[in-house]
Amino acid sequence: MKLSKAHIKTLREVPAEAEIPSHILLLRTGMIRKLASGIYGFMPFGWRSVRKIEEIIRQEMDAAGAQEIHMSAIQPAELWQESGRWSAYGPELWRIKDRNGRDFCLGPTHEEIFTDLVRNDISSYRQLPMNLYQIQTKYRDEARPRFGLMRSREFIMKDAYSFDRDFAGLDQSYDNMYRAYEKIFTRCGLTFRAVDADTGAIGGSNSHEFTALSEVGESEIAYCEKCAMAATTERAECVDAPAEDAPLLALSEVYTPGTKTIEEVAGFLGVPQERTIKALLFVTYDDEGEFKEYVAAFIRGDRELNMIKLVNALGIPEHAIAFADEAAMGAATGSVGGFTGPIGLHDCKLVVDSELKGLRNLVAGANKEDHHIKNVNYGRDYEGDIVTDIKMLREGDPCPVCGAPVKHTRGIEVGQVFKLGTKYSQAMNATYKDENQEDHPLVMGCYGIGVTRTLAAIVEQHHDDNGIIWPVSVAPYHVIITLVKPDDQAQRQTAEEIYDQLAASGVEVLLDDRDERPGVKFKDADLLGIPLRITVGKRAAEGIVEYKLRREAEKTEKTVAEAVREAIALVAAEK
Ligand code: 9G3
Repeated sequence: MKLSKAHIKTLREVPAEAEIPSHILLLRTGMIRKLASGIYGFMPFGWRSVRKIEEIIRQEMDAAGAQEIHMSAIQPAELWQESGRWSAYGPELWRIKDRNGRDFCLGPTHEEIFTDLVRNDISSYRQLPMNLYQIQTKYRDEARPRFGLMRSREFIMKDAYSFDRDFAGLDQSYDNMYRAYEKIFTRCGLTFRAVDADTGAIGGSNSHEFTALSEVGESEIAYCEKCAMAATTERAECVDAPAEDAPLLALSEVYTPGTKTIEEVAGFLGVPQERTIKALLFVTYDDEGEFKEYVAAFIRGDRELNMIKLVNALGIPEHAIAFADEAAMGAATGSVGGFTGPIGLHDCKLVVDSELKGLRNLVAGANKEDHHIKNVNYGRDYEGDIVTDIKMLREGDPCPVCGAPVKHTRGIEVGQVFKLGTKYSQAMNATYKDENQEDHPLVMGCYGIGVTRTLAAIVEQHHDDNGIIWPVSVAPYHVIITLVKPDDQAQRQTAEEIYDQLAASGVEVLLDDRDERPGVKFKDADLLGIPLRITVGKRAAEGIVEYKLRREAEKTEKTVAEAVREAIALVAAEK
């Protein structure tokens, strides 16, 4: 492709709403074009990269035995009413009506469609297992679209659905897709973790989120570099400090004026924060939103409470709990804000972190203004109504799997694998007959990849101050030949010779033959992030060109033949 003919509009400045690197760079390179809030179009270079990601997905999905189909983006309401989801979703479900007033939606996902398809087509166990997939545009009317392709209202998703005769079969389909995903994201050049979204689920995980590590990601990840452990911090299991066997010392109340925080009381008494008990006070509500009970949660003083684990322990939804008004709770339970401890509370549910059971002689609030109690011991002095892990896994804590110190980062969810079981097949009567002609519901799994979100995640992981640094496998073009002086015969001839040789070898090559200053051409080559730049300049007459990989600072001079040979080798090795 000659750049003088290419329809591409690079930008120096981008709208203020573009805050993260991928959003800024995909706009500055002219690869995407915003149509409306959360709705983007793909221009030539952007579309070439999207198609390469799709091609990698197709190759690995087909290799895994899945079969590609292509369903409509428009879905009749009747199927969503049958699955019970039509009323389960709010304005995010993009509902529309046809000219006769019939209800449809723009599909946000396709469980109902694929289940309906298969219930009509599959009747026998002999047809199982089956995995059907599509690469289709999805619609979710997000309340706050942001970050460009990261959270848009229209996006391209590969969604696959597996159908098995039983859960053992589903486990195999799931593992098969899990391995295919590892290959796909590796080939896309992503650093990722399969985050266990069901930490602690009995009998294996029921879903994993494939998460590209990135500081701009929406989910916070705890992961281990030594083993494969990775979990969203809100779900990550923690390891309790080892139980202590020191003798139980006698309780003693101490005057600790004004020490309302853990830091203050630990400082005042000259003990480490690990030797104190932190209290957090809550009020919970029932399904009607009426007052249910007071809750006091206790964790080791240096730790942070994990709200997801607390509400799971209480068996309530996240919206049914709030921090308590300390005065009101004090009157009702005997707690005293800043001086609350587990001894002597009443009319209050005590949720005690499992770690406290094994620790000895801790400092806790005395439920008395300006006073604490030393040598508090679980069992002898108090008991919890609920005793379980309610702490946050911190950076440096031991990995719950292998004990190595865990790390924290953020992540962009680019793929999900779910075991659906019979949720949809029961609701929609999708069954098969076994060897004895008996009917059974199909056992399903579903598997998504955010294709356009993957494009953004790749840019987040592969850029520098000068622009994008495309992995060869998904770059819009492999090589850019920067012709310094288009009207210099020797240079132009050399550039076109290289161009023709590369193109003839299947290398996707750009020729920057524009009538622009060299500086502008070098800046654009860096911004666009083409993996390899071959500069044809004043030494062209000697048959010498400059060879530079976008991912390295080094520039080397090579003969035309060397440059062509090495370019072909680079692309063959990394595409
Ligand atoms: C909706 C709306 C938004 C949604 C859903 C339904 C997310 C919905 C979950 C999934 C699960 C899997 C197949 C591919 C992999 C992910 N957001 N989900 O079901 F109506 Cl408005 O989509 N689906």
